[in-house]
Amino acid sequence: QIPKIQKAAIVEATDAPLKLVDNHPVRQPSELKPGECLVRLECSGVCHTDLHARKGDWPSPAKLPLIGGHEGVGLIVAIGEHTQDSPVKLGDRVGIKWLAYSCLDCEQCRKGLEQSCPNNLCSGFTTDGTFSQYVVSWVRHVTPIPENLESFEAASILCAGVTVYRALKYSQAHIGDWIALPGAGGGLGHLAIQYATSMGLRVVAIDTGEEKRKLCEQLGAEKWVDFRESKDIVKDIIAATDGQGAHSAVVTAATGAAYAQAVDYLRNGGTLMVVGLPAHASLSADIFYTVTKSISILGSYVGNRQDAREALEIASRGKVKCFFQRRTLAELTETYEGLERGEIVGRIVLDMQD
Ligand code: 8ID
Ligand code: ZN
Repeated sequence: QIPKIQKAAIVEATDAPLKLVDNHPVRQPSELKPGECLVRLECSGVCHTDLHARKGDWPSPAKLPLIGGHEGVGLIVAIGEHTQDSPVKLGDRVGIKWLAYSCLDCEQCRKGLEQSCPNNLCSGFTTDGTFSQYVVSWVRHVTPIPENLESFEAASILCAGVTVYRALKYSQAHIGDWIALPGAGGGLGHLAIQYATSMGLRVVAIDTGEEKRKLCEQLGAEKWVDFRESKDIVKDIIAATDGQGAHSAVVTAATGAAYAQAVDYLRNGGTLMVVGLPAHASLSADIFYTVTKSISILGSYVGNRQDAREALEIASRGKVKCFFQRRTLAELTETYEGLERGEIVGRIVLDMQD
């Protein structure tokens, strides 16, 4: 039996405070279009992206009113009538990731770069997301969750996990190389440490505070640099990496400052993976040193359907474990405040049925 109404957290206008309601309509099975499915959510992770969406601080606008959230896990309770060749069925446990829909037929989709499909829809940004008890998504894009991975463990792999997994895959770093991870104590960063060590990389974690230092070291970071305490970040990172600099960096900090010196602490031939999406920021790198050090700078945007399955599979084998605290949807506002102040260690995962 599908209820008519549900709890949801709604952003009514750009930068407006969240409005928590318990009477948001649930799209009924008869109202689903072919290819759509209705998912009853068990939980949803909270990504810093959700805060950017609420604040409207990116160049591209979110839909309004908006239900945020894109790290959801739940059961398929309905599939639109006349849906053909669905890869999932009623009762399947699936994940809702950032990429909710893409055409699967344009050049980018055909090349496996569906996240950059010009016709895409993003959960919690251009289509309503997972901060509600039920969400409508698309059968071809929901991600099957491995049986031996609990829903709360799986949630943040769907954005944070897949994003850093893909960024590391394309970072050109190889076994034994040093990887610098600014933002290492946050949602994306703490998972990046674990995917990186699984690949045989040596991690320099860069973030701030005792709690984040402990977590990073516990997860396998060999070196730690506190960006608030360091008097010279570049010098400290170079010293931590055998005096020669990191082979690659995956920047997941939500601030432009974390990008400022990246080219300077990279080793010659190094790669900068651009992942964190600070508001109103642009990348500036010294052209002379980018050229003479042979630096590669690559943008990396979440991952495709295959990346999502691979990232989950690695987590299901216990190689990567999300460090999270459970909260309720009613605690989303204080979770955003915590993210804003940089106080969230690891991730917050909301219990959507509480
Ligand atoms: O596809 C993508 N590229 C993608 C996917 C998902 C998320 C990009 N993102 C973006 C988000 O929109 C956000 O801008 O990645 C960024 C990080 O998301 P998150 O991991 O969910 O945020 P967080 O948990 O707040 O972690 C950020 C960490 O950065 C640290 C903070 O202390 C925090 O632990 N940090 C900051 I702020 N400034 C720093 C600095 N200068 C820093 N760490 C090192 N140096
Ligand atoms: Zn995200």
